[in-house]
Amino acid sequence: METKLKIAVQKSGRLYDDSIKILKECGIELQNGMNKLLNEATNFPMQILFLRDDDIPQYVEDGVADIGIVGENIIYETNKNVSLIDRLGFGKCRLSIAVPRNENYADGSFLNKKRIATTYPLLLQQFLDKNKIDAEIHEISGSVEITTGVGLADAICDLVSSGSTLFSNGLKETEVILNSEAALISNKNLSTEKQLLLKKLLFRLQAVKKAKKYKYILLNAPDDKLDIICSLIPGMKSPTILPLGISGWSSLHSVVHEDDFWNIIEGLKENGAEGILIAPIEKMIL
Ligand code: PRT
Ligand code: ZN
Repeated sequence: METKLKIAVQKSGRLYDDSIKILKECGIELQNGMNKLLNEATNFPMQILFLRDDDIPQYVEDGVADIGIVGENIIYETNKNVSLIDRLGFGKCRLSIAVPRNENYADGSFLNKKRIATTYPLLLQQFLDKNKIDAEIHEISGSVEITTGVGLADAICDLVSSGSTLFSNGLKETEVILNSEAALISNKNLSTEKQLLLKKLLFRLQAVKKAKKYKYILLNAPDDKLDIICSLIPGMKSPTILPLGISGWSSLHSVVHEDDFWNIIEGLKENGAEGILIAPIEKMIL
């Protein structure tokens, strides 16, 4: 029987869409109309298991799934024996402490002898121990943000992304315990065949991730400025240079990193570049 790599992804929720999307960008298509628990890729030896995010590390540790996509917050809180293979760039959030906005919070010592409500008792305890804070942890299963308002806790420890949940509950963020994003985890005892499949998947993932950081750039440059313009957009090896239909001008093609993007554009314009076109790149293999 053909070996298949079993991947666990969130069944529904914040990570579902981006998990399916990143598989798709890696050229992995799911079958239509299959049940909601298990799916099979049509063009890669892969099965997809749909689970609650909290259960994914356990399934991967047990080898029921070989790999999984889950938030780092869940990986560290569940503390299962799995390997973190790669961060995936979506599902970004932070695990933070927040207190009522009118409190005078100078530093962590504010939390001494206070009650903190959370669904992340392990990560919170580690933070308290590290900072020698003696606080009481109230583990609850949800709606952490309302606990201070109803007098159940003095502070909370919860995930934050935009901050609007904290704001609308009269809270302010005072400490960031962990920065988190979705990550790929793996079972520690994969067979050689499965390791090879994982390697194939990782190769594709790198190409997709790299492409997201770069843009394709096309422009027209006066020939007497070619040297300086080429030095601004060196690309992977060098820019492609093609003569234009009118003399004294060339067309240049290259790639630029998004972090340098606006600085480079300024430099290009100062040196007479015209007709600059920027396009997204889908995959990038170096
Ligand atoms: O059903 P299942 O157990 O699978 O899903 P879930 O309800 O436990 O998780 P879900 O879908 O809400 O989140 C899945 C993962 O998304 C989390 O484990 C994080 O890794 C990641 N993530 C990213 C977030 C957020 N951003 C986030 N903002 N998870 C939760 N939130 C919540 C937070 O708990 C708070 O209630 O959103 C609220 C705060 O958001 P802001 O934008 O108001 O700050
Ligand atoms: Zn969950």
